[in-house]
Amino acid sequence: MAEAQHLDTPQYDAVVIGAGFAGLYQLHCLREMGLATTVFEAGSNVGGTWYWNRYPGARTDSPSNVYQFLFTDKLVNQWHWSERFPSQAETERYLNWVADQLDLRSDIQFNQRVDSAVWSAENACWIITTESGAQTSARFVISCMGPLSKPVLPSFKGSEAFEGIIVHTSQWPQQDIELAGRRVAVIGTGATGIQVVQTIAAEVQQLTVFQRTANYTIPMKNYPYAESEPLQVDGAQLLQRTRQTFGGFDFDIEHRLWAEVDPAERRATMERLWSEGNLALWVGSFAEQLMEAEANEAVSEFVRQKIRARINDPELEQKLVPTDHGFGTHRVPLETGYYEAYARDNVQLIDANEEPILHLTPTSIVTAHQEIPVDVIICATGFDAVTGALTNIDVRGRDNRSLADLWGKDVRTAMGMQVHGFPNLFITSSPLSPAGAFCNAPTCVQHSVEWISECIGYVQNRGSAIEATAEFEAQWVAHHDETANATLIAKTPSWYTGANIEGKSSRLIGYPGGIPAYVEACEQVKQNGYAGFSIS
Ligand code: N01
Repeated sequence: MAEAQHLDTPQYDAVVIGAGFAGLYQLHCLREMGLATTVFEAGSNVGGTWYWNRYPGARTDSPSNVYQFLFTDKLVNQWHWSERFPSQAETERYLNWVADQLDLRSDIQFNQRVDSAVWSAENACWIITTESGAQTSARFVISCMGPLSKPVLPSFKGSEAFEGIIVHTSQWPQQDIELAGRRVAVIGTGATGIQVVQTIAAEVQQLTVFQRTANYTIPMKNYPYAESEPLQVDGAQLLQRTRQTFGGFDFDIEHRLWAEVDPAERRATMERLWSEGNLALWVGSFAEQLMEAEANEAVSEFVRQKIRARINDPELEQKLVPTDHGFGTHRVPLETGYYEAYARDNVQLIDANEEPILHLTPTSIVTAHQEIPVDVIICATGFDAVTGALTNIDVRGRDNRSLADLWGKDVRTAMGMQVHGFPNLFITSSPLSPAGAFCNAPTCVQHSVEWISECIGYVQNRGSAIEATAEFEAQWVAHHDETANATLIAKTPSWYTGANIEGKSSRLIGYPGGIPAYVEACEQVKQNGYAGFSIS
């Protein structure tokens, strides 16, 4: 542990928290700039989301051409993806390969969970303490913990006495859990639960799924890339393209107006997007479907029909076809054989609203109607999204103000990059930026990291600290709210609105104005000498 007096002058130029997509690239950029940088990573290896979420069936819902780093020829087309939508294992291997290619490991401290980060105004640096008690100091701190890294686990009466395994999908053990032939319960049917259910249904002895909310889904069209014909992309061109499209993919939203397209043509457009087998029907379709109730209902009904056609049992249909929210107002999962899983004799679907879990016994789940023997309970119950990772750390800014207290009352940021009152703290995948929820992750990660790095470079020549002004932050929050409130997403409870966490401030967590508008806003600030940020 460092002596306190050594912390007076920053030991590092920068501390990065997290070694997933964002942390790896942030380390690379800062090192290229000649900054002494270290990364604290809670896991024993790199990968972030793809290190932790090793549950059965985990796979990206973004295609591999855009779910990778595109910033350097050193990485583009050097890694040969085996399929269109890569699995967790392949994505994790890729990030390990990236860490080796860029020679990053020597600057990453593994098994180091950050406990607190406290701003010292006197020395213009952050004092960072890890769970082990080790301390260091750095001029800048960059949070790269990803939007979905603080799990939410339900508490069940009797869980202490349960003799089986209870596991959250994002805490799946490295040594895996044997599920073949066992009695398994899955709680939650978001993007994660759906992947788990469709993957394990045929393998387990008995599967019981507790569903609170049925989701709209799109069938994933996955296919292998032949070794003889690997995926080849033009990295620079694709990187630019992803910054010009609404969701950060290589496809953009439909630019025709819903009202000006006749119903037959709308239907043909939906069919075409549906057949892409990706997220195009959600973030590559008519903008009005996420803003106007009538357009949204038409698309919702289109998807309901598709789902109904896959289910032969009226009772199952009633449970599995969503009717309580509109298409796209929750994250739309891609699926493969999900509905067919429920036609199996060993799979039971329980409506968790009508038949909630009352308590656990050492060997079973007890509901109001039945006792279900189980060996493993898989909680696919989601995350304290976007804010949870940082509020889990005791972050103290100027005048000892607590970020957790601030965000507990009101989630605010300046373009997602900084929070007023927290100098030299930058955030990636942050609230009120698209990266928080509405962006193909690597697209926004690469953009944020580059903006942050350039900003740090600018500050280095001009002062020792940079902080978003209260005025600029208020302006951004107002712009965010205006953009968000025009959408149906902001009016529909989900993790996007913080509704899955009791008492969480209810502001749409991600900026829904699209990547081009966001990139342009960031560019303007930069061009104007970081207007809206004060340098001291
Ligand atoms: O979490 P979720 P997730 N009893 O919050 C239910 C990304 N992702 O891990 O909707 C019973 O979406 C809850 O019910 P309800 C993606 O961005 C990406 O699935 O609150 N049920 C819901 O059904 C995604 O959006 C990929 O009524 C309970 C579920 O649990 C994000 O991660 C793959 C409950 C939670 O769904 C989060 O997805 C997977 C309780 N006590 C995920 N508590 C890829 O790209 C919660 N629920 C591959």
